[in-house]
Amino acid sequence: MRLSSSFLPTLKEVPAEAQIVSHRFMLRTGMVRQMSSGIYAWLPAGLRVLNKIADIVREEQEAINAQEVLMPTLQSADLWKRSGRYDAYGPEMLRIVDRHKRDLLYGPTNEEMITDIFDQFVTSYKGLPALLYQIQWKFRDEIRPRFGVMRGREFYMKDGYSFDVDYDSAVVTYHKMMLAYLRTFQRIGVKAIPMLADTGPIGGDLSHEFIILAPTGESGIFFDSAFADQNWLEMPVDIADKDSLASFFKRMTSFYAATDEKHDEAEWDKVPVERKCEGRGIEVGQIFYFGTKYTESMDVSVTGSDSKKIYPHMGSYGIGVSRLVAAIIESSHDENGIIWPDAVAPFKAVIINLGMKDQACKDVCESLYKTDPENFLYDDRDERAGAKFADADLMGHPWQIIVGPRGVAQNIVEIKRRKTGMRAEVPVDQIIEYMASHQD
Ligand code: 5CA
Repeated sequence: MRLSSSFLPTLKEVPAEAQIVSHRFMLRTGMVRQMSSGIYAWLPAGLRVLNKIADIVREEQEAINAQEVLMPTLQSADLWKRSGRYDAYGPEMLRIVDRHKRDLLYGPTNEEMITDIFDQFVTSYKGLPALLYQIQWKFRDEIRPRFGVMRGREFYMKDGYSFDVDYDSAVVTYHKMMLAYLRTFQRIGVKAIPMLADTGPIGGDLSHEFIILAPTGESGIFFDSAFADQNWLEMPVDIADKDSLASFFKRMTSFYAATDEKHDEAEWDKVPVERKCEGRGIEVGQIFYFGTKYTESMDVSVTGSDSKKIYPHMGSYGIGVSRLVAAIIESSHDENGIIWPDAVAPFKAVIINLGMKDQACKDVCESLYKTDPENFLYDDRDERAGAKFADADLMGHPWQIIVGPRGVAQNIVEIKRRKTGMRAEVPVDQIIEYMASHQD
């Protein structure tokens, strides 16, 4: 994308309403704009990140054979009356009345709707297990929306739902989902640590929250640093083998990790001092096993192999996709701006042209840009070098390719890695190769 002709507005001033760093940087880099309290428009730079996160989430869900669906944002109140949650959910639910005076609501989550869909198609245990997910907007009328998209009213969530024949097979699904989550967060480039959690209004008795370490987080956390060193992408786990999944899960839960609500001093004392990590964290996902809570309350059953009625055991699995955008920034920035992990950066690199009036500079920039116009941002604005550098740091592109007349005369450009500050002079024709081989 050429910066001169793109909609990537940056702000010099720090907006007064933004209290935390991610909100400030998201507003300053023109990623989002508040349209009303807790409701945001996503502009091109922000949307690129949101979509990249969603794509990784999708790939890892598909890898455990979850299938994507898309349910409506508006739901009928009748569905929620069937489960008994219509009244129980409270003022966070946005209730709407249509022209026929029918009660609707903007979905805060979709357990009831997916259970109803399941009910309409699956009548026998042979249809189990079923694992479906969507990536869709949700609305929760938070009393105090704050910190930008971190705690919005409208937010983008991956929500998955599973149906299993009994507890044992529901646990296998839970293990698979745990693996998919660890892989997802690692691929996104953040360290998200699963911690045993309370289940709240979703219900159930087995639940983990996934927490990213960041000083502005809402929860206090305690964990064994050995957890953060695990490489889930290389761990040999066979998702078709329940024993392999169970041993992965056992290994994962062998490291101490707890939020302040669940913290246990006696267990914490067993962690070697040098591995004790305490801090604050942001919840970016939560998974729940809640058994037959909804299938029973909504009377949704299938026939078992012995022709008896079975209430399928369910779980639900959320990832705060829009919250993740802010959480990544909270855990990866410096005083100059965002430091995007490569996998979710809006652009792979910015090409900074310091010789707008120099034909040789222009030619080098154009030829580099044309190798990957989808992933390169070309700063072809008529701006001072200082302003271009400041914007490049602020927007946090993983690489800056700096093209100036002096270097170009020797067929050389400068490259800077945003994450480490490392700089190198590289021959023009080796730039692409250089970036590929210097990812750290
Ligand atoms: N039905 C379950 C899982 S599908 C569920 O709704 N879980 S949840 O309540 O934990 O939400 C899932 C994730 O959405 C949370 O972990 C959090 O990352 C994100 N989330 C929740 N509320 C908000 C909010 N107000 N703003 C931004 N993200 C939110």
